[in-house]
Amino acid sequence: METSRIALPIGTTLDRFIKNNQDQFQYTSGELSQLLRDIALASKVVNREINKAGLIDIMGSAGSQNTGGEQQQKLDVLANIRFTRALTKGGEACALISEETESYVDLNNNGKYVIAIDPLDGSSNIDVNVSIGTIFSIYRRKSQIGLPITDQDILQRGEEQVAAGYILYGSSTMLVYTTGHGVNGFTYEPSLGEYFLSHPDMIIPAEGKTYSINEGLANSFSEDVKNYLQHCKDSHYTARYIGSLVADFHRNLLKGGIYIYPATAKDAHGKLRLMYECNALAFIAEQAGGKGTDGKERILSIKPKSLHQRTPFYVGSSKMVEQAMK
Ligand code: P6P
Repeated sequence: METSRIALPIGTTLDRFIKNNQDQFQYTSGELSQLLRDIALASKVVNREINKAGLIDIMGSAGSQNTGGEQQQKLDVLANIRFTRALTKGGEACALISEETESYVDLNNNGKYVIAIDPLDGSSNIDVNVSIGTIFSIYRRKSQIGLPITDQDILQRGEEQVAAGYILYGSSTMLVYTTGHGVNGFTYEPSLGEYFLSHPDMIIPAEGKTYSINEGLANSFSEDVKNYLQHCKDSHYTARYIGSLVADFHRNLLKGGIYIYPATAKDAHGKLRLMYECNALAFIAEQAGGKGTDGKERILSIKPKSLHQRTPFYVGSSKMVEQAMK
């Protein structure tokens, strides 16, 4: 696995890092660089809103529901507007797939990239001040530029991603992304409004001692999942489940561990979404030396059939995911 070719020192700004590494990107990389900048900019605006959510009346439910019938929190809606606006203004994206909108959003027929995004994942944690995250995938359109968007542009396998990342609005705000040349993490300095390289060439330990799963649902887990959970307990692993996918994923990326959201009685295909949650994190996990599967096959190989389809998700340290699949 190739890591970033130009090793840049800790403290390099995100802009400088993108610019210095953009020749790794085999397409006309200027647009991808601009896309990443547009996403980073939107994340700064969302970060500011999140950090003062308690002070102005944007906490709590927006009174509407998203495509999955989940209660939309006001910040969900605001984040969706901010990312959509940033990506529209940039002009590089031709279509946007979002958890918050039923169909894809047609942005600009001259755009070369399709973005899939969960603008604010884990938003039920907002009111209780728990870390939340944005997850994004970037694909190159398949159809001819200038023509209308087609399903072949929208329903691409995760292995077609040209970039993916997440923003974690935690005790500090971090942007972690890959363009297929390793994984790099940037920490946001709000007083300067800049992201600085803080975690170059992130590698997930092959083994870990942490498992993340909602054991409250254990009665409806398959025997395989129950057996794996027993293995975790017999191995004296630690259970860590924040109920916020990006936060759990990020901790396991740094320390080693596995996150599992399996099929349950309520969600026969699991709860998480392939297009804008699992594909991005599976790409990052693989680029960091880990694995991401649906319990049987590689997440990135799954051919999507619909925008909001769910999939069971096993992601994290390679040896732990392999063990869970046995
Ligand atoms: P449960 C948040 O709603 C989310 O999508 C992920 O961020 C999180 O890991 C999971 O669902 C929590 O789901 O069913 O355990 O509450």
